[in-house]
Amino acid sequence: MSNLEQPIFAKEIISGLRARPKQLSSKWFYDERGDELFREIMAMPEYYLTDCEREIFQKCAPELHALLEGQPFDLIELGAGDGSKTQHLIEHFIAARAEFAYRPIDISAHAIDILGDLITRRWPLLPFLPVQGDYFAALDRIGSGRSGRRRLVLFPGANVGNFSPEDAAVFLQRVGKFMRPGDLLLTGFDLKKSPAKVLAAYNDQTGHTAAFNLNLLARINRELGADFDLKNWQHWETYDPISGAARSFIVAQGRQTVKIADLEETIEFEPFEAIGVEISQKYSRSEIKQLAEDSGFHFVKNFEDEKEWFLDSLWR
Ligand code: AVJ
Repeated sequence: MSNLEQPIFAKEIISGLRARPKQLSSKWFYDERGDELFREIMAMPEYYLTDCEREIFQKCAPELHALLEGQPFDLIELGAGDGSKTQHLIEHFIAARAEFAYRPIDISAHAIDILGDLITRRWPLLPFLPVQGDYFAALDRIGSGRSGRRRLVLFPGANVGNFSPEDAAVFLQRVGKFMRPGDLLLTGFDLKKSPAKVLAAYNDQTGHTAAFNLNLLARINRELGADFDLKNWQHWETYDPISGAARSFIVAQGRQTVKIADLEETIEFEPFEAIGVEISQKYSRSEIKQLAEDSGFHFVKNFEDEKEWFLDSLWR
């Protein structure tokens, strides 16, 4: 985390723990340890999303490239993470001799460092221009430099699912303001499917997701000097097949008093009080088209995996 971000982290954690119900943003999962735990999640058989999107990226690369009509472009990626899927697109664009720069955006400075090593080692000549920070701040920074080049904006991995549908529309509208005619937006959506499949992906028996979520409390201990006792907290997951919201909670096992030394704060938790820590929204195809319209885009087409569990939706 950059020094600039530390006060934002502290402020958001405190206001989230004071709120009723208590709520923390899942964007804070991704410190160094969180990145590592998320890579373990992506490697689990239950977490189908990564393989689905990898298959889609391999399939849709030529078509995306054709839609850019041979013009130089910036490949901007919101929430790039380890970029393991995007490499399939980059590989294709390079083989097709496209003229482009890769501009990944990520909240995790650590993830960007790793990605930078990987990309510059594999493609030393590809301009690699990362921006560390949260999406809004990073987009503002990129948006102010008017390069005039076309943009292919990727919002992969069901990251959009971490917004409620209402917030997703507001966010995508903002992304739209920063795009120009000829630019493209490709967003990954996890589809509504068998509730058992969804639940298994976010509530694995091996405990990877629980460890990933509880790391948020460990991070607050590490970075803000808090004393959450992790054995008194439990991961809980729900999936509502009507709304399509998978939700993660961290639940207090009995009354808890937590001191946050660096902020001189004490937070009380009643027995079994829960902290909401993540929404992973699932969509139907019609909801995706509606979202495109509500956020001011023109729907172009969907690219789906063979199992039809996930899709990347292309808008302009
Ligand atoms: C990185 C937001 C796509 O919601 O599926 C995985 C994060 N959380 N398991 C998701 C996550 C628990 C993931 N995204």
